[in-house]
Amino acid sequence: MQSSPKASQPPRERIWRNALLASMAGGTGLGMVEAATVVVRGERIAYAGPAAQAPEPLGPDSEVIDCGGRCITPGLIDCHTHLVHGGNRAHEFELRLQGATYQQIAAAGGGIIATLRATRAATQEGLVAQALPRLDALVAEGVTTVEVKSGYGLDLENERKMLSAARQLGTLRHVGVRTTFLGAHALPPEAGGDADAFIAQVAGQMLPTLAAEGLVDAVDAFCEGIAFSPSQVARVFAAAARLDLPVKLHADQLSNLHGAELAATHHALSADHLEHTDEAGVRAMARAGTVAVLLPGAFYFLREKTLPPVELLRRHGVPMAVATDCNPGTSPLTSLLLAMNMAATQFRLTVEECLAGTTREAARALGIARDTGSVEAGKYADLAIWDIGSPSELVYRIGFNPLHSRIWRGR
Ligand code: DI6
Ligand code: FE
Repeated sequence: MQSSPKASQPPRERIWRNALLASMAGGTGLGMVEAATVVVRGERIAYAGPAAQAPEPLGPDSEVIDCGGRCITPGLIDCHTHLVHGGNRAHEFELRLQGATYQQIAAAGGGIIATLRATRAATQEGLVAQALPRLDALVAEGVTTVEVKSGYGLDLENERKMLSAARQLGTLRHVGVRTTFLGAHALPPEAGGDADAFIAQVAGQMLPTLAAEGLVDAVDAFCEGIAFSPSQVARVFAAAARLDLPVKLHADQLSNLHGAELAATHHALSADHLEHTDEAGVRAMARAGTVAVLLPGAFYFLREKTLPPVELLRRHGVPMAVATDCNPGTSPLTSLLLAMNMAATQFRLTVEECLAGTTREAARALGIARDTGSVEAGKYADLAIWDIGSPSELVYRIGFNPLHSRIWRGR
């Protein structure tokens, strides 16, 4: 077990020299600087850029690290995960290999409800123990911030347990955790098929209670034929607005219910999946500044054929992020590097888009771009240092991890 992140204090000043910097600063491009210096004071970056303009070390106890030409990028951000959950669904994977579809398995009481049973049966400590190896796999690849959704508890006590487990993960590892309440994920068995009554409970009781307990950073919903309708989602979003919480949406993954427009209407931070989104949806997202979170792991695992409208997203200037969607049913993926490679091979994202999608734009999708997502003065010192000669190597390789070291808030 690692010691608590609270225990170790970073030195007052640390200076990384002789680095190939991909700062991702400035809104576009990779922000490449050769022979760069990054100066960190406490938790924050004081300077990042050419060595010639770097400030003098504060004093003799400043720690100087020679990067030997290695590449520094922002620490990676996985902005869409269901990392906390009980059990797994390997058995359903076997059924799908025999021809069953995801929708058929869900209709037969499997799917999300199978994970609900395993999640309710687990203690908070049990959920943390099951999630830690998944978190460690992400962290080992340079991830410094991870979003974690609830949505497999689906009653007050079990949603609280999931969100508390997510918060606890952030105390056990040097990583930022952002929690998202996904109460409108599926209809639990005890709701007796009454989706409207369940939504009233999600919006009227679960969300306000958990928000008051400080467990909710954002609110998400699953807008789909097998989940909740746009008008039901709108009720959850209205409750989020009353609590001043930002929203996100699982939108247009399996069909086009115009989730992208719905998300944009509510000024969502992000709309996620988007395989079936049309141009009107893309335009609405562009107007609202909503980030498109692309999830190639789910696309791959479900063997989907309809690609997200990447060209339209580009043409209308919608920022794109890339995430693992780590979940037991549709994307049992714990590699953000592989998600980047999949986004390139399957969705034809460029290297720059893949890297921005797991740094700058992922931060934007979580509403934390002021603090992280690029290497520039004022932001948290969340860095990944890689044994590579060019950032394209991060996207190009499959199943290879060139991480040399990882810095979270200066540590
Ligand atoms: N979209 C997904 O891909 C996952 N949830 C969601 O809203 C699937 C979750 C699961 O099958 O367990
Ligand atoms: Fe998801």
